[in-house]
Amino acid sequence: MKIDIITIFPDYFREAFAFGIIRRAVAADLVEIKAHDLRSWTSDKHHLVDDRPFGGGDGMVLKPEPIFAAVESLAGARRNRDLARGKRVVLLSPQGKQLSQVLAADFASCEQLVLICGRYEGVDERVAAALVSDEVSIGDYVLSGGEPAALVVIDAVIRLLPGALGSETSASTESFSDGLLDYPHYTRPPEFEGMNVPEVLLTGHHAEIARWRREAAMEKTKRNRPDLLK
Ligand code: 9D3
Repeated sequence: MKIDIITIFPDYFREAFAFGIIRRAVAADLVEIKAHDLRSWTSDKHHLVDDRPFGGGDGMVLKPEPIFAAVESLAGARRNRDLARGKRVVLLSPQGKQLSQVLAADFASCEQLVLICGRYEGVDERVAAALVSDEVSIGDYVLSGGEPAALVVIDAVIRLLPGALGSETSASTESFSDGLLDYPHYTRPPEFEGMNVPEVLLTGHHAEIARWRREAAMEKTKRNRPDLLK
């Protein structure tokens, strides 16, 4: 898979791919990730990527021309309807549909993702309307730009690529695949500052441990994510 990021802060990403599962996936050539400076697709003397909003209002809006030029050069299309199969152009935006494990798996099946990071007050709407295949938010809270959201999408996608996880874990057996939160985990010591590990986990009775974990996962889900049980 190829992942191209369009951003005014390409340096934001440099260290982010140098650790853990993402670093291993890049080293194993499961994915190639490049962060591109949006300003390199400007043609004016001052490399302007933003302008004032029509209709008035605070802040600046990312101009369409450099973004359309960037996507054309990276994905070979200036319209979403002309995108080749297996390529997706994703705008990270507070107005997008919310990222889910299902959407991450859909992205993980693609040969190329082009991620556009918004900044300032927003992005000219013709980008969302005619250029991108997917407008995606990571949740209902305010970020100062699309860059941290792009990192979240990339992390969620890469760990689903075949071979990205160690053999000990399979992505399909984890939390959110079965609609419940994970059960609580404990390691040594069995007593820490007066807090004890649940006795059943120390017994080696595998059937009882499995039952305790199912019930503890249910309790945790009821408490923290009742919406998952509706
Ligand atoms: C006052 C209206 N705001 C829109 C909700 C303005 C605004 C806030 C934040 C405009 C841009 C941004 C920058 N955020 C993103 O680019 C972003 C984002 C987010 O803020 N939350 C969750 N997911 C995402 S994806 C991109």
